[in-house]
Amino acid sequence: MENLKECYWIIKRHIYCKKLNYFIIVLVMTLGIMSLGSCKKQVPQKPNFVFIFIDDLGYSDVGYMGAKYYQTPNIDKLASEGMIFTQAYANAANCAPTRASLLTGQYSPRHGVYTVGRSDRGQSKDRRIIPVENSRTVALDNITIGEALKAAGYKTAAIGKWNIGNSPDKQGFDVSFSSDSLGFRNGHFDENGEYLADRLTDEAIKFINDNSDGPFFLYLSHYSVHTPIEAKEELIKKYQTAEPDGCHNNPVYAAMIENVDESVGRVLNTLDDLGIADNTVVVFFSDNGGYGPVTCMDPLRGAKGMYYEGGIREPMAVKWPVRVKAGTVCESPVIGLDFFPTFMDMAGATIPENKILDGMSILPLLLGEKSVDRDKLFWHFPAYLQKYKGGMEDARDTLFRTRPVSVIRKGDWKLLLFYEEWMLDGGEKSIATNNAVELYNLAADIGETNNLATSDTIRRNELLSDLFKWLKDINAPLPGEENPDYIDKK
Ligand SMILES: [Ca+2]
Repeated sequence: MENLKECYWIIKRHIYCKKLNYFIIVLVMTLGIMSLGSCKKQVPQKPNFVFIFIDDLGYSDVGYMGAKYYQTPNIDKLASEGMIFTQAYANAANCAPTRASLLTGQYSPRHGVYTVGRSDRGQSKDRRIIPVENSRTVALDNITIGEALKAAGYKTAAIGKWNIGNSPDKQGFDVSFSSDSLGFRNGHFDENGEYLADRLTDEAIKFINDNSDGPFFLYLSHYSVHTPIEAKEELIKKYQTAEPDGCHNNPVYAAMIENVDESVGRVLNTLDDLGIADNTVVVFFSDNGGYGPVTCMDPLRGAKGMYYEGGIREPMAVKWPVRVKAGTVCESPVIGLDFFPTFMDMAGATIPENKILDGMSILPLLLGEKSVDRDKLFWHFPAYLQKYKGGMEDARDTLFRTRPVSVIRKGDWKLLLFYEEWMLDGGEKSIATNNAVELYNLAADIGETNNLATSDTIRRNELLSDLFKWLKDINAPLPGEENPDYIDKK
C-alpha cells in the first residue's frame, strides 16, 4: 500500500492532465481494494465435527420439537442457530443396529448387526418363524467414519456408548472412553456419586481443548436417556412440582433430559470460548425412539423398538455458522447413515476406495436445497423385540414391540412388510386378507392410523416391488423357516 501511495504522488506531481489524474485515482483505489481483499482471503480450513448422539430420546422430547414439560434451553438454542430436520430417521428402532449403520454408513444387511443381543427375543412359543441370526460386531475391515476422517487428517474421539463390538481404537478413534473405562458399572452414577453424562461431557471438553487447532471429530455418544431412568436429586425435585404435559410426566426422565441439555450447553460454550464455533459442525441427534414406558412420541405412533414413526423418527438439528443459515427448517427425509458421506463432503475428503456408502450427502439440504436426488429409504429388521411392561398401546400386537419386518419409505408413503404373515399366510396371493402389509400416507396421516394396504393397491404393489428389489440388490437375508415351538392360540 505504501508503495502504491508513493507512486501516486510522484505521478501526480509530474502530470497535470486532469483526465489522467482521475484515471490514476481510480486505478489506485482499485488496487487498494484488491490488496485489502487478498488480506482477508482465508486458506480453506476443514470444519470440526461434534456429533452429539442421545440414547433413546424421543421425537418430541425436546422443547423445539414441542415438549412443554421437558426443559431443554441449550438444545433449543443450538437448533435455533442452525437447521432443524423434521423428518430425520434413525437407521433402526434400537441401539446397536442404528449405531452400526451410522458408523459404517451402511444399511444393516451389509454389516449384519440387526438388533441388540439375540434376534429371538420373547418366548419361543409366541414366535411363528425363525429370525435371522444377529451379529453383535461390526467387522474390523469395514471402514468406519472414524477411520475415514482420520485418514483425512482428523483427530478422532469416541466418548460414551459404542455398542458395536471391538473397541473404538480399533475402528479409527484416537481417543475413547466408555462407561466401563470411566468406572461407571451400575448405571448413571459411579460409587462417588458422579453422574455419567457429566463425566462424558468433561472428557469431551478435554478432547476439544486438546485439539482446538483442529480438525477434529468428536463422537459424543451419551448413555442418557436410556434405562435405568436415574437422575440427580436436585433436578428431579424441580420436575416433581412442574405441570405434567400428557404422557410427558416422569420427573426422573425429565431430569435426565435436562442433564443432557446442560451437557450440550457446556460443549457449545467450550467451542465459543475457544473461538472455533464458526467452523465447527454440531449435530444433535437421537439413536431411536423414546422408551415407551416413560415417554411418548405424540403425534407419532409407537416408541423404541417399533417401526412406526415413533420408533425411528428423531429430533435432529445441525449447526454450522459459516455455511448453514440459522433458523432454518428442512422437511426432506434424511437418515443416520447419511452422515458418513455428508461429513466426507464437508471435509472435502475422498471416500476410501471400494467403500460402499448407502446414504448420501445432505450438504445440499443444509445449504438450502429443498431435496436431494433420492426418493426411497429402507429398514430391514428380521428379528423379534419382546414387549415392554407399559408403553405398548401403539404396538401391532400385545406380545412384541415388533416382529420381523422390512420397511420402505417412498415420497410421502410408507409400507411395512411383516414376514410372519407374508411367509405363512399365503404371501402375495392372500395379500388382501393376510395382514402382511401395512401402507400409510405420512403426509395425510402422520400417526399411521389409517392402513391403506387394501384400498390403494396400486401404491401398495409399487412400494412392495421396490422393497423386494432393494432386498434382492443388497442381498438381505430373510427369515427362512417356521418355528416348530410356536403354539397357535387362535
Ligand atoms: Ca437407543
